Amino acid sequence: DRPTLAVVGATGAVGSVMLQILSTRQDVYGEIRLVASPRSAGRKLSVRGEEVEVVALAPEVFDGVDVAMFDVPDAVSAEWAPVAAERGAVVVDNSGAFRMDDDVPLVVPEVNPEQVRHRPRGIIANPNCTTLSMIVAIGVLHEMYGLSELVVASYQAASGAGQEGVDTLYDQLERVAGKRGLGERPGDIRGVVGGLGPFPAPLALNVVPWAGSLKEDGWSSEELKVRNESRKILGLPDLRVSATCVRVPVVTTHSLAVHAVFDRDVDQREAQAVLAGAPGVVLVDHPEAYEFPTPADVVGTDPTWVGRVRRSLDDPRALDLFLCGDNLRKGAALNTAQIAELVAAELTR
Ligand code: 11C
Repeated sequence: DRPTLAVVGATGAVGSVMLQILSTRQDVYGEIRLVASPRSAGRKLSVRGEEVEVVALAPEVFDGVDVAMFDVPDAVSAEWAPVAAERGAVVVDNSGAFRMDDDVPLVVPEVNPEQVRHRPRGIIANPNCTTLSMIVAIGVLHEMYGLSELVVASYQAASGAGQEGVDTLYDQLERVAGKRGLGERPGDIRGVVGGLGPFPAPLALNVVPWAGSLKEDGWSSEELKVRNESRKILGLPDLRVSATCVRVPVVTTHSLAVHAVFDRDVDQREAQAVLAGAPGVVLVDHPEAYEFPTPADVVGTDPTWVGRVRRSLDDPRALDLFLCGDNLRKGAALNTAQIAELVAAELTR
């Protein structure tokens, strides 16, 4: 029998992409149960070409479920993932609630698939979308040269902040549209964009050096996630990581500029060849023709797109590169689906 799947948070920004992804994978699951907050219960959503009614989150919805995907806020996962696990489901959780728990593996199928089996709590965590947007490419370079340090700046899309982030960006863009001269005086954009939504400053015609919440010594939670999660996924607890996370007026697809330092000397052409041959990575690196990945070209696709690969002019052991990854697909729903498929294959064996 094919396993039964529950999708918790089916109506959210990531949940919607998850239903699209599940619809392209007809053979993996038997029943697919859609679960959301009581507010959304009774809605009908399309998955695998069928209309399925959303049921309200409650302990009983996990009865008979083999795999439960959670795409909900941290507090909801913290409360409900253990309930699902207790009722026998293997949980694949896309929140930050369990990622750094020693008894919860943090899995990227292209990098550390074997970790899926070490799950004493019955929970497997899916990394943060910014970490995921770079880690597949960084993972293969690490295998080749041995990674010792990452210095990254992110260019994160509005949808990383959920549907509210997307709605806020579109609202602000409408308000600034056609207003020539805007952006020439301090504060003039602030004066016309209306609500800031989940962002601490206007996002239209702007960049905002902030994502997540404030942690110690001025670091944001997002910057610490990039550091801690990269270390855990790569199995490098002492990896040096400095991240500056920035929100940009892009709807979906996170980008990162990465300076990666390795244990050995690197070679530009060799690194490009390794990236071009890696599963889950596409290399687009022809600067002479202005060909490199951009979020506008990459959105809606599965791989990590890499370009601008250069050996550092000042350090023969360092590479500089630019990456883009759809934060709702590989950054969230797709990686969760890939992990769940590893579990489903194990259960149907
Ligand atoms: C953002 N990366 O772009 C965040 C959203 O830890 O799963 C995802 C937060 C997380 O704002």
